[in-house]
Amino acid sequence: DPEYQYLDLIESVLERGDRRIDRTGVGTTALFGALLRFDLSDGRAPILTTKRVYWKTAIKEMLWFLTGGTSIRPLLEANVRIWSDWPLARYRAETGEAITQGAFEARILADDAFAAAWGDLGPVYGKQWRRWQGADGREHDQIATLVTSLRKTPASRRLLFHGWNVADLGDMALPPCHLLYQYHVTQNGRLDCLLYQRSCDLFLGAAFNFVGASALLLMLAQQAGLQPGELVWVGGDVHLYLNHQEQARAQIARTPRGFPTLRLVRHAASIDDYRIEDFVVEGYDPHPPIHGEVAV
Ligand code: UFP
Repeated sequence: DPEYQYLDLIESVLERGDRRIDRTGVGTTALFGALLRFDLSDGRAPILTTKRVYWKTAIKEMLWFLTGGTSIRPLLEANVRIWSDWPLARYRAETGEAITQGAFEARILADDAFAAAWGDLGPVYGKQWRRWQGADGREHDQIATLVTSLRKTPASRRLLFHGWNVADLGDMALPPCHLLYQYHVTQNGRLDCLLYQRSCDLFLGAAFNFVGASALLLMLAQQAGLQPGELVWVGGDVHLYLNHQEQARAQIARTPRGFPTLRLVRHAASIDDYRIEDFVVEGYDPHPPIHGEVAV
């Protein structure tokens, strides 16, 4: 079962990880450099079964990246709360107000001026993917270019898009973690993706990042008239926060149940035309969820 790659990586980080205090102050154990391969060609996608993964949330996040947006408001409208911690922390720090997450989110949804002032994450993923600004001010749509290239020059070795825009890093709520996506088209018409993730919260982040990258692979394959191939995931600093280690140990004691299938039930007109309803997961029978706090 391919899920053991992930479980073995958790075990390696628990056993051999190097312990230190990280940026968040929570502390981690970390290994540097890991590679996992997931074959999507039989329809199955790496949606972990050793705990329930909220795959719709991960795909909604990917769809939000594709819109090019950087405000958390559309995420909240889609009932996705995974990016609220960063703007909330900034609001609390700058105003000194002890607002709850729920109250903060409600204001982002209800109040346009408040959303404009406090709901934007800066030039994060969506901005760089769809509107990377060059020195001459011109904006580059890396995703549209990629779709065209997949169709026209599938043998290219330049099929990639990048999030690490050095000049913009300082204005981002969080510099990109999954920052480089490269694609490869095989002779028999399969689309492979190699995702480089510089920093990976192995307990909370990885499960989401696998799903997001898989969903994107399916969308790009459909747009380019290809079949899904392999997702190769490369992690740089792969870590377990000290307050996730007990949960991680519980997770690796569980037996994987086989990845479910993930497929698109509609042919979308363009890469900008996908909706969450287009994705269907079948055969998902996960173990119960395991809770962990996000380090901000
Ligand atoms: N992180 C992920 N995946 C993501 C994302 C964040 O694992 O998609 F946005 C984690 C990695 C790390 C933290 O624990 O968030 C980012 O902190 P830093 O920028 O210090 O690496």
